[in-house]
Amino acid sequence: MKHHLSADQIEAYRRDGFLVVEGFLDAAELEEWRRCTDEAVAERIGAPVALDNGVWLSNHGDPDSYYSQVFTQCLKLAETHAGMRELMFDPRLGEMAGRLAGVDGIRIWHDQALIKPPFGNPTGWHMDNPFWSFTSRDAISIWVALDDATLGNGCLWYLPGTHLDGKTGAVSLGPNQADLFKIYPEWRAVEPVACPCPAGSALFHSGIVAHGAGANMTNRQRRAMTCAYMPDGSTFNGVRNILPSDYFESLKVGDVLDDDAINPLIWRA
Ligand SMILES: O=C(O)CCC(=O)C(=O)O
Ligand SMILES: [Fe+2]
Repeated sequence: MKHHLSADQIEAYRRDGFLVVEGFLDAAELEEWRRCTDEAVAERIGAPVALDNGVWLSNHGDPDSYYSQVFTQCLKLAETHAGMRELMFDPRLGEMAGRLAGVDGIRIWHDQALIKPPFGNPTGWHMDNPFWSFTSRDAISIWVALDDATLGNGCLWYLPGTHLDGKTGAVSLGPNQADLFKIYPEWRAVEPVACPCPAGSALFHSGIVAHGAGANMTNRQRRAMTCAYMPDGSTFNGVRNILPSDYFESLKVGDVLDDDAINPLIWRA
């Protein structure tokens, strides 16, 4: 795993809100990430898991829905697959996320597999952090390409620098690519940057940078394994997202989210 970060890479991340690390996984590691992801997703789809508020941790209830055809989304696979747990709890991932974000502790918010099916729908422009139960300018995700991500099969695109704008408002990931620009019309002027990358590459992106992905025009899937990270010390903002109900009900806005069973601390400086 190419986990060393140069000062230039950290600077680029902070300027743009995203960073591409090509050759992040070696061939053997890529095989293991693919194996764990394929297994964990197949198990999850075969035996769906719901939170105690009835929210399903996979979106395949109706495979014909628009959103299911954006990607097969399976959350918290580390909780149901031992191999995935080992991959996701790797402190080197937490260290990279922490050094890029400039924080001294990293907790897992949630992992998720995002598999764009053959001929899949585009992923509309959005920001991630507004969906989550904490608000942080330093929220960050890793997105690991398990297949070559190309302009043709739905590689990620970013609006560089939008993470510096201070916007934290929510936006739904609906069918319209352009809905985000109804909320932030000034971002229409930002030149989008495509990030095609070979399998085994990692992208890191800020929880408040605008991003999306194109349609998959090919007859093969575009697999990615991702993990969203919460800076240690982040506090509850009132959003439910994927919190279990007993925990959610015990929280007051402003409480520190430091339950190690729900948000494991994978790295501290
Ligand atoms: O894989 C995709 O199409 C979207 C990924 C994404 O939005 C994310 O990882 O935050
Ligand atoms: Fe996203």
